[in-house]
Amino acid sequence: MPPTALDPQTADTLPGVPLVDISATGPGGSPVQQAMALMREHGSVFVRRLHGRDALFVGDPDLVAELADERRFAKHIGPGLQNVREFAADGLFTAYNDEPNWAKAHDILMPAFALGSMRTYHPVMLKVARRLIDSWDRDARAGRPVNVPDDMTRMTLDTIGLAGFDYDFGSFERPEPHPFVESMVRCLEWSMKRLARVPGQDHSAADAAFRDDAAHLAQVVDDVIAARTGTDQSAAEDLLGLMLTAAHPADGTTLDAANIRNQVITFLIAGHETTSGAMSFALYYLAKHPTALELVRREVDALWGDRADPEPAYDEIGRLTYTRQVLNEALRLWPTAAVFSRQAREDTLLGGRIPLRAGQAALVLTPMLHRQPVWGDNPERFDPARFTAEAEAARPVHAFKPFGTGERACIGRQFALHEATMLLAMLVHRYRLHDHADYRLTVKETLTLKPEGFTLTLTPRTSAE
Ligand code: MNH
Repeated sequence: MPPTALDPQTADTLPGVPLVDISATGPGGSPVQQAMALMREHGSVFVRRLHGRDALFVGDPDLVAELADERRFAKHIGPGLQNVREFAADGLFTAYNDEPNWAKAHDILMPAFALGSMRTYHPVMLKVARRLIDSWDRDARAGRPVNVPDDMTRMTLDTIGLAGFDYDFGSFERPEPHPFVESMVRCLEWSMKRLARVPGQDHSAADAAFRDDAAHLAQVVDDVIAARTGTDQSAAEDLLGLMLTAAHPADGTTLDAANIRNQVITFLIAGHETTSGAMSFALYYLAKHPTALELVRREVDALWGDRADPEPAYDEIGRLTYTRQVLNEALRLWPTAAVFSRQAREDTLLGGRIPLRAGQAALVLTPMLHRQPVWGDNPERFDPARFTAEAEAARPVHAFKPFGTGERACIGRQFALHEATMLLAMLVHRYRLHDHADYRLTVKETLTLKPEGFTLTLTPRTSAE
């Protein structure tokens, strides 16, 4: 679907929907949190107008259930993802629905993300978890605070690098984040800030800096690919092996070189940035909620007792049900990819009252969907009991959407959940977490969400406690 299908929505095409013009202030550095505030003020569906460009935001669970109906709506590549396309092009995340490379790459890569494949990633995830633990042990001995989001990012980048591409970013050997991460964050920031531009201003310096960063990403990715091609490992069954060698059943061809580069960039970014934020928020909530922390402890102690260095087995991770609930509850309050966009396939009436033309879009504001009355009368409260099997069965299926929806939903969901559940369990098993700075949550937005400046100090747990 070409961008020109995006007719500007105007208030008179959306009768009864509040229109909020933010052109005077712009979205600032926190567009998601601004939209959340607007939704609290104006209700769970509103139009945000910025310099004549309108966006329909939806948090209402009944409307989201309609937007999740694949017969009526499909993924929309809105202005935000169009900016990401400047460096990820037709990679899976940013491909148009009808771009042939989407279905092709989806079919080729799907097997690598089936639940059973997680068994093959488990040893690599464990190896990188141990890198994090070695680093945290050193910090604990030195009495040094750990920067949680920075270290979670080291861990998830090394994990996707090794598990997907057999490429070692060695992030724990570096005092600063890997340059790939710094370039990536600036590219994401550029994508976000470009949405807020005032027409007519000069942005050539920011655009030139962006092109340098995008070129750096491409350079790293070319190194990752070059390290593999021509070796006897090129047919390995990880992501890169599939990209390089797997033929599409429909026509027998493999992915082309340009598309492989776009997929590697896509997976290196999508495969670590959001998981890192999710684990950071989970640790934040555990540090602030002793009762939940104690329940995680009981669960991990029941598995691993007071063994100093347990060897978590693949099958054990699926049994960490309470730890998984903690992660889900963190993803409820702060879904780290906070907005996804849907477009009408045909002219339609959303909720029987909001007329949308074919191609018109609605943005699902997930953090507000996750705070609707279906979540009870105190949706701001962190409470992992919301994710017991019984509680989940009692809720509408579309009330929880941290991984998006439909055929374009997150392909890496099981990967992220396995990695994050195992790491959280290992950290809680090993350390006492001290909220030494009495941290007050500030959420930093770079298209994804992270708790900014969140640090902890650690002491090892002993069996004598
Ligand atoms: Mn992920 C799509 C959230 C982890 C790779 N991901 C999506 C979407 C959301 C999302 C939301 C849908 C976006 C849209 O509709 O426009 N992803 C997450 C979250 C986590 C996450 C909250 C961690 C927590 N994602 C991962 C991991 C990987 C990954 C890990 C890879 C290893 N995600 C993807 C890819 C897509 C995607 C690739 C695009 C899939 C497609 O459109 O075919």
